[in-house]
Amino acid sequence: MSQAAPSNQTKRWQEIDARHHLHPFTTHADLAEKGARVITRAEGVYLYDSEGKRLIDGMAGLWCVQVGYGREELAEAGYKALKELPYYNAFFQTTTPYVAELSEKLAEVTPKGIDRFFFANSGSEGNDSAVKAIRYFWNLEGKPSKKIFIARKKAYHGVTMAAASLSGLTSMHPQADLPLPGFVHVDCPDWFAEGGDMTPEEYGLKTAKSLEDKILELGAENVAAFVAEPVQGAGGLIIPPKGYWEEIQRICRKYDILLHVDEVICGFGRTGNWFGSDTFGIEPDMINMAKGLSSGYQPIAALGFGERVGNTLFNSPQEWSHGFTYSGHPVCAAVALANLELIQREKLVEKAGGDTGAYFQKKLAELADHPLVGETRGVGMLGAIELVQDKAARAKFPGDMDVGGQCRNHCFREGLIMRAIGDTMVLSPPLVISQAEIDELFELARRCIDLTAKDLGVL
Ligand code: PXG
Repeated sequence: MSQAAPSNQTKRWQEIDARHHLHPFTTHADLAEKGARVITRAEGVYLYDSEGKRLIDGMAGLWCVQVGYGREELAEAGYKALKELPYYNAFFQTTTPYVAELSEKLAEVTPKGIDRFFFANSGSEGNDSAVKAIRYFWNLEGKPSKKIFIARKKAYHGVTMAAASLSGLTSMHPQADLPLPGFVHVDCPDWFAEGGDMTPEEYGLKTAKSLEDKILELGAENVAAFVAEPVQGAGGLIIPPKGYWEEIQRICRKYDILLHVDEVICGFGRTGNWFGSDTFGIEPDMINMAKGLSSGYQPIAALGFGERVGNTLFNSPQEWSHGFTYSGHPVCAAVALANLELIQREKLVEKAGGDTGAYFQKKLAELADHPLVGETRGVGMLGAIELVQDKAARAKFPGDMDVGGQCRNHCFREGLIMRAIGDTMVLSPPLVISQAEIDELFELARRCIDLTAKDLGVL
């Protein structure tokens, strides 16, 4: 489809951006050639670019804008805090009403037992903080040999040194010589890609066993924690089969390995409950939260502690040598609190686990009959569509064809933001999306999969 030439204003932004801005996860030679897409405003579930083109945001930004764009209450909460107390810190026995109130609210909504919170500015910082807190915990407990972190292949836990070491997306490692020592990875329950002839449940148990095997190989006395997302997000929306999490939990308890659950994507209604831990029956020792905590309106993350780790850290006679200038920033805390109140008032979690989620899942499942679609899968307000060469054999296209990228490009042209993770198309829309908007989203998704199939000669 031909595109009109961009306006001079857009061209100027593209030029200065290409010259001066190093983007995350971007190949700059490509970007300079094509020119960045410039997003200028957003409202509800829609984004608008600098040419006035409207896109329905099937990804809620980067899996985070639970309440949709343009919510007055959040803007006002931020403005009020900016006027009253634009900054003060939580170091050296100080607090602010904003962070105290937010902590109490988090204790109310987080899984049972998670009661105390440390604040950071991003999911990555939350996970790096978790690694330090867990090592400190075992040192205080008199078990300093418990140092190794076990995470999973295809996990995404962020980009700072420890968070990237926890991540199991191996393409993230070589540029910075990662993972650091003390970080290892076990299999993940990616049945669609790797389950072969097993049932999903059998494959789930097999991959859970890889955790037990690894603990036995390393010696439980050397293992600090197992770290995992309830549903793996950036690794391809890998939804664990029944029985997987029960088995993981049994193994962690048996060998006294802490369970740190990364709720950065799954938290705040995304899977149909407040937390992924609620959906999958997980009883975490610690959780990490970001994204939906403020619906992305402000950068804020929270590390939640259960009783065991919390008691030890709180009762320690030493100070914890850790914290950021902006830990519990008043403006971020004010906006996060307003966001959580809005989620409660509009019953967005109940909707994601009820009517909205059910309708989203129904429309997603309807795509499974498409000749290019090998499987659809989803939970709550998360959905994945596998584009395959051979439906029956679950055989993927050769990676260099970048079929997912082709589909994503059609989506942009047609006015839909859908993420391509390899050839897995992923959706994670704002929780406020209406049924009519869900209809529009899936109409566009089907059209773009059709266009991709036509390019490939399948349709
Ligand atoms: N944990 C999980 C589970 C995440 O998904 C992080 C930690 C790191 O959060 P920060 O705030 O440091 O980015 C994430 C982030 C994608 C994509 O394209 C996913 C994330 C970030 C950017 C892009 O899927 N997840």
